[in-house]
Order: sequence, then C-alpha cells, then structure tokens
Amino acid sequence: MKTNSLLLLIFFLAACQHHQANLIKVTADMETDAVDADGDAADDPALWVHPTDPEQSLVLGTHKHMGLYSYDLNGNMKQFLRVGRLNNVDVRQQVLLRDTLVDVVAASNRTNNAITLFYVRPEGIIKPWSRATAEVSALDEVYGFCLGVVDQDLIFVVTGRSGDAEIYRFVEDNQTVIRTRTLHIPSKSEGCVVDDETGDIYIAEEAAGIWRFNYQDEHSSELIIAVDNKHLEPDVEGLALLRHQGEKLLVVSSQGNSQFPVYRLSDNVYIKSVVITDSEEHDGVTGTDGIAVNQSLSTTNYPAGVFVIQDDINTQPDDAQNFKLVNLQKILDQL
Ligand SMILES: [Ca+2]
Ligand SMILES: [Ca+2]
Ligand SMILES: [Ca+2]
Repeated sequence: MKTNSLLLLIFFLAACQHHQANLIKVTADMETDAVDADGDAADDPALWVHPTDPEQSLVLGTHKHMGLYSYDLNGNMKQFLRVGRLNNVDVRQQVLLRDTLVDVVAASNRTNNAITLFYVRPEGIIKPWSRATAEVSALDEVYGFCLGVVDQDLIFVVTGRSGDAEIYRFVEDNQTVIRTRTLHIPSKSEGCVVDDETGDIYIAEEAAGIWRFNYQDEHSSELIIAVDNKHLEPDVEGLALLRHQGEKLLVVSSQGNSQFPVYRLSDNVYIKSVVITDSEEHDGVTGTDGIAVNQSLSTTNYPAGVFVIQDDINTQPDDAQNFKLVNLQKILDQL
C-alpha cells in the first residue's frame, strides 16, 4: 500500500510538472477602455493596420448589445458605431473589389440576423458600407463570424447559435453578399477563422471542439480537435491563426480553463497553452471569449504583432469588460 501511494504521488507530481511546462505565462501590455455596459457585453476583437504609420493602427471590438468600438493601440476609444447587436467582427485589408483596394470590416449582426459591412478609410475612420447589402441568414440566430479572401473571392462565414454555419460571397457587380453554402455543425458555434491560403475554414463548436471545412471542397467536414477537458475545456470560443518557424498554428480560446491552447495545424497536435496573468499594471484574462492575432503589425511595443483578447472580468480598477493587448513576441519566444 505504502509503495503504491508513493508511486501515485510521484505520478501526480510528474503530471503537474508536465502540465506546468506547457504553460506560457504572459501579462497584458495594454488594455482598452471599458465598454459602456455592465455584465457581459465586450465580445470579439479584430485589428486594422494603418497603411503608412503602424502606430496609428486600430483595435476593433464588438459591444454585443449595441455596436462596434475602435480603439488606438494605447486602448483609448476612438469611435463607436451604434449599428445593432454586433456579435463577432473581422477585417481583411487591401481587398480588390470593383477595381479598388478596400479595407473591409464586417460583423455578424443579431439585430437583423445578417452581416453588416463597413470599410476603413486610410486615416483610420470606419464607415458603414451602406451600398453593400447582405442576404438575411437562414440560421435561427447568427452568432460567430469571420472573413476570408480565397481565390480572389471575398468570403464571409457566419456561425449559428443553434449550430450550423453559412458561407457567403461578395458579388462585385451589385455589391451584394449572397449565401453559397450551409455547413452542418451539431450545436452552438461561435469562433471561426479562415486560412486565406488554403481556403480552410475553422469553426469552434462550443461544447465539442474545432471543425475544419474548406471553401472549395463541398464535402470537407471534420472535427479535427476535440474537447479533452485538459487543454481544451468548454466553452470553446475564439480562434486565430498564427505562423511560427514555418508552421501554421491555431490559437484557441478555451473558456473553461481561461487558457489559450495552441495546436500545430499540419497534424492537429497540441503544443502549449498561453495564459494571461495579472501584472502590477493590468489584470489578467479569465472567462475568455473572442481573440485576434495580427502578425502584419510591427510597432515599438508590438514588433512581431499583437494578440488581442476579450476579458470577462476587468479589475485593476474594477470596471466593465474590455480587451487586452499582448506583445506577440513574448508568446513566440516561449513557443
Ligand atoms: Ca462570444
Ligand atoms: Ca481580467
Ligand atoms: Ca483592468
């Protein structure tokens, strides 16, 4: 008995050590102003990179009851667009549409159950794209959202609060957004990301894990990473792509353990998990929701890009929810 207990203890300690070794602990370098609402309101971030002065780039963040914020890289609110219950937002810059390069911002809007489009002017002002109209979703309730540019098509992926997802495509002639395909997902799905190079579409089914579909391949449908209640604990939320040392990685928002497990996409193998801990200046991230990774940005504080994260509870000082910014270099150094 004694030997067994000792062995168990050794196994337990070894398991703890192994688990610790897989954690990349970082602190937030900046946080945005708090959103204007009590309770759960901040939801999903994205990043827009200024064409000539990267220091003037913007963090975009949805206020899921009211609209869209933009913030400067110091976290100061710049703009609020009161356009309805925007849930998730995404950006694609310099998209060739109607012979013009456009910086496109789009979001899922639960007020009209459709996609809402914007464009960003070169100086960083976001304007509603009022001429563009999107077909109303056939889903019970639109929820998550992501953009892609695949084979010169501007595509939109909308996920459903009751499961399933839809792919839409921008039609240049009449500036409409039309549905081209419905994807089957058994239950509530939100986070998603498109790999523009491959046309792969990754979607998080909150209770189950991560699905991969492909824009060109109608038969593609595979659950590639399942919830394991170790690295990945429900709800599975935001997704983001990350390139590192020639590998394409997927960063996942694992709400159940407030961690961000990172997977290698060539074989869907788990690598490490990021956690954002408290520092003297900024509180850490818990109850994690939407995320964004941008590696095009290069500034003094963010030389290799930025990781932006929704934070469920904003302390230091106690305030409404906000978004945290982390210098991506600190994560890459430990991967
Ligand atoms: Ca959310
Ligand atoms: Ca926090
Ligand atoms: Ca804070």
